[in-house]
Amino acid sequence: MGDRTAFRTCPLCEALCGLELTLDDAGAVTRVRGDEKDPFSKGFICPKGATLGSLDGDPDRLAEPLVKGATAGWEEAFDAVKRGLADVIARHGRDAVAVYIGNPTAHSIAGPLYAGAIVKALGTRNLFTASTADQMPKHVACGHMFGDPLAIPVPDLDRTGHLLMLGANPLESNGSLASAPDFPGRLKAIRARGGKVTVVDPRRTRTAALADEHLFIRPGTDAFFLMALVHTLFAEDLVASAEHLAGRVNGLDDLRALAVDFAPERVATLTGIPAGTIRRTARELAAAERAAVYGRIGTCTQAYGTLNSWLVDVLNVLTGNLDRPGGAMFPRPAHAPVYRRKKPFTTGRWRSRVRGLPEVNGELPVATLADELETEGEGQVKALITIGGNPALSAPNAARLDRALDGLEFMVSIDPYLNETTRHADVIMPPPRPAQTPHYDIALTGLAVRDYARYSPPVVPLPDGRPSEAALLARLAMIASGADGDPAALDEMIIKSTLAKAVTVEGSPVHGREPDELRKMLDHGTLTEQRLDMMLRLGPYGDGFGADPAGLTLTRLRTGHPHGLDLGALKPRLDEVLCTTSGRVELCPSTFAADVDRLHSALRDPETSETVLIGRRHLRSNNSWLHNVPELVRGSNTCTLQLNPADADRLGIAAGDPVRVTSRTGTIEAVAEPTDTIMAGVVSLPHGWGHDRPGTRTGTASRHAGVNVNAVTDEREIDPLSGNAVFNGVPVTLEAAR
Ligand SMILES: Nc1nc2c(c(=O)[nH]1)N[C@H]1C(S)=C(S)[C@@H](COP(=O)(O)OP(=O)(O)OC[C@H]3O[C@@H](n4cnc5c(=O)[nH]c(N)nc54)[C@H](O)[C@@H]3O)O[C@H]1N2
Ligand SMILES: Nc1nc2c(c(=O)[nH]1)N[C@H]1C(S)=C(S)[C@@H](COP(=O)(O)OP(=O)(O)OC[C@H]3O[C@@H](n4cnc5c(=O)[nH]c(N)nc54)[C@H](O)[C@@H]3O)O[C@H]1N2
Ligand code: SF4
Ligand SMILES: [Mo]
Repeated sequence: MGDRTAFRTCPLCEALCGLELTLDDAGAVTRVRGDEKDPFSKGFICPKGATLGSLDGDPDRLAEPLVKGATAGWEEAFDAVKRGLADVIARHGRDAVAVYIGNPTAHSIAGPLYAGAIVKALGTRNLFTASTADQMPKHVACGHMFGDPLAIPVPDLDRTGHLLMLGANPLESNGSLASAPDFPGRLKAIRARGGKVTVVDPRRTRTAALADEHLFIRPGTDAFFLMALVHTLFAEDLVASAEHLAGRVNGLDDLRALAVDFAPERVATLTGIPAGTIRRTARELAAAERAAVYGRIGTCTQAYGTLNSWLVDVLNVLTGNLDRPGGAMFPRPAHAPVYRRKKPFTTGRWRSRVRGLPEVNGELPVATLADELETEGEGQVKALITIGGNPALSAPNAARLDRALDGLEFMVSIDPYLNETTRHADVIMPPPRPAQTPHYDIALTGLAVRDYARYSPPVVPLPDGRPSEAALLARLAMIASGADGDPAALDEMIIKSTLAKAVTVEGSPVHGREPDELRKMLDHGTLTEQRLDMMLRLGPYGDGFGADPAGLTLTRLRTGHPHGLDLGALKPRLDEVLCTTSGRVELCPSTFAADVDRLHSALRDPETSETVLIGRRHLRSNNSWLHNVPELVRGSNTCTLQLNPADADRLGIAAGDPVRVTSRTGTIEAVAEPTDTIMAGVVSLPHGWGHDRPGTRTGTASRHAGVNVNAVTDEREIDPLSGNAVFNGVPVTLEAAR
C-alpha cells in the first residue's frame, strides 16, 4: 500500500486551519502540512498543527479506560460509572453531581452536540466550565447589549483599516473569539493596505512589535482607558452612531452621562497611558473610515472583565463600526438557523450554594468549584464528571481545587490523558485519537472572520468496540438519565424535537412540512452526521430540505468541498441577531452602569500593590495539555517568570535565578527571565504548567514540569457580573530564593 494523504481541520486552537496529513500503512500520521486548498487557511500552519502526528501517536495517550487505575474494558467502565453516579444521586440528590467541561470540548463536534445532554439528564445546577476562566464576560456583555450571549461581534480583519486590540496576542495564540487562520498575516495586511494596528498590553508582545503602536497599560485598568475613550468621543462630538444605527440603539444619553467623570486626565496615572495619547487614540478611532476594537483574554480575566467586554463594543457602536464591513461584525455560521428567536438574556436564575454567586449561561463560576466540593452540608458536591478539562491546573487557586478533588466520593473523566486532574478520577474514559475523530467546528465557525464551513470525516477508522467521543458522551447522558438505553435514542430524540419545532416556526425553510418526511431525508452516515446534516439544511446556506435545491447539505459539503467551503465575507446582520426585549442595541444596560461604581471607587482610592502578576501564552503551548509533545517543549517554550530588569536589579535577581512568588493563596518558585518587554511592577508566568504531581502518565510533560501559576491566583477575586476568574493583576510579592 504505502503512504496516503488525508485532510482534516486542526482541532487544537481557534484558527481552524486545514491540514494535509500523510499516513502510513498502519494508519500512523507521519507528516502534517497546511492544506493549500483550504479556502480560509490557504496552507497556513503553526508548530502545533505541524506536530499533530506526535500528539495523535503519543504513547502516553490512553487506549483503554482506566477503572481505579487499572485497565478495563468499556462495558466494565460504563458499569462503574453507572454504579458510581447512581449511588451518589441516591444518597445526596442530583445537585451532588457536578460537571466540569474544559476547553477542547469547544473544539470538537462531540462536545457541543452531546455534553449539554449529560448536564440536562443529570438535572444538576452544578455545571462549571472553562468559560468562567475565559470569555464569560463577553457572553454577559453581548447578552445584555444584543440579547444573545452568543452574538459576539468579531473584528472584520480583512477589510478593516484600523484595529485597536487590547489584551490579545494572536502571534502566540493564533487568535481567540475571532477565528482567523494566519491571524499574523491578516494583521500585516492591514498595515500593508495603509491601515493602523494599535496594541494595548502590559507587555511588548510579538503582536505589539508587529503593530504600528503599542501602549503599555497597567494590568486590570483597561476599563478606565476604555471609559476615557468613550468620554473623549462624547466630549469632542465624535459619536457617529446617531447616523449609522439611528433608531436602533438605546441608552446613548445614559452612557454620555456615565462617561462624564472619566476624562483622560483622571485615568492617566492609573492606566499608565498619558492623557494626550488617550485623546489621540479616540480621535484616530473616530476618524478611521473602517475601524474595529477587539479585546481578548487580557481584558476578560480581570476584575472588570464584563465592563471591558461591554465597552469594547460600545466603542464599536459609537464610532459607527458595529455590523459594518471593516468594523465589528456578527458571523453567520452555516449550521445555526437564523429563524430561531431566543429568549432575552438573564442571569442569576439560581445561585451557588456556598458563595451565592449567580448562574450565568446555565453555569456557575469555576472560581467557586472548590467551595462546593469542600463545604459540608445539604447540596455539597460529592461526584464530578470532567469532560476535556484540567481544572487542577487551570482554575484559579488550582492548588486548593487539586486537594479538594481528593475528597470526592466518585469522579469520572472523559479525557485522553492521565494527568493532574484525571489522576483523581475513579474512571477515565479516553476519546479516540484526532485521526479517528470526525470534525466540524460548531462553536468556532460562529466566531470566524469569514463565513466558512468544513466537515472532516475520520481519516482512520475506529477499531471495533471503541466508542467515538460522541458515542461516549451520548452513553454517559443515557446513564445520567438513569435509563442507560441505546445512545442512538438520544440523537433520535433531538432530531425529532428539532424537526417538530422547525416545521412550526414562521420563517423556517420547512414551515408547514411533515417532520417524518424530513427525518427520512437524513439518511446518510452516523447519527452525529445526520444531526449535522439537519443543522446545515435548516441553516442560512442550507437546502431547506429541498426548498433551495442548490443549498447546502452535509453530503454536498463533504463531497463537493473536502477542503472547506468559503461562504464569503461577513455580512451585516444585526436584525437577524438582535433579541433584546426592546428590539434595540442596549448601549447602557443598568447592571453595567451600576458596576461602573467600582471604577469610581478605584479612582478615588486606588489599590496599590507594588507588583502584580499577569499571564501569557507561547506559540508552542496549548493551555495545560501539549507539554507532552516533545517537539513543543523544546526551545523558548519554558515556564519562566518574566520581570522588568529594573525590578530584577532592585531585588538582586539575575537571569536564571529562582524567585519566590507569594500571594494570598500560596507561594511558588519560578526561574527569572528579566526582559524590558514587560512593564516595571508587572511580572508574568504562563499557565498550564506544574506537571510534577505523582500519579500522572505524561512522561515528557513531567520532565518539563514548570510551576503552576494557579497556585498563586486567587479564587476569591472574580468579575462580579460574570463570575469570571481574575488571572491578570494578581497582587504578589517577590523575593530572591537564593
Ligand atoms: N499557543 C497557544 N495558543 C492558544 C492557547 C495557548 O495556550 N497557547 N490557548 C487558547 C485559549 S484557551 C485562548 S482563550 C486564547 C487566548 O488568546 P489571547 O487572548 O490572544 O491570549 P494571550 O496570548 O494570553 O494574550 C493575552 C495578552 O493579554 C495581556 N494582558 C495581561 N493582562 C492584561 C491587562 O490587564 N490588560 C491588557 N490590555 N492586556 C493584558 C498579556 O500580556 C497577553 O499578551 O488562546 C488560544 N490559543
Ligand atoms: N493563570 C491562568 N489560568 C488560566 C488561563 C490564563 O490565561 N491564566 N487561561 C484560562 C483559559 S482561557 C482556559 S480556556 C482554561 C483551560 O482550562 P481547561 O479546559 O480546564 O484546561 P486544558 O488545559 O485546556 O485541558 C484540556 C484537557 O482536555 C483533554 N483533552 C484533550 N483533547 C481532548 C479531546 O479530544 N477530548 C476530551 N474529552 N479531552 C481532551 C486534555 O488531556 C486535558 O486534560 O484555562 C484557564 N486558566
Ligand atoms: S494555528 Fe491553531 S488551528 Fe492552525 S495549525 Fe496551529 S494550532 Fe492548528
Ligand atoms: Mo481559553
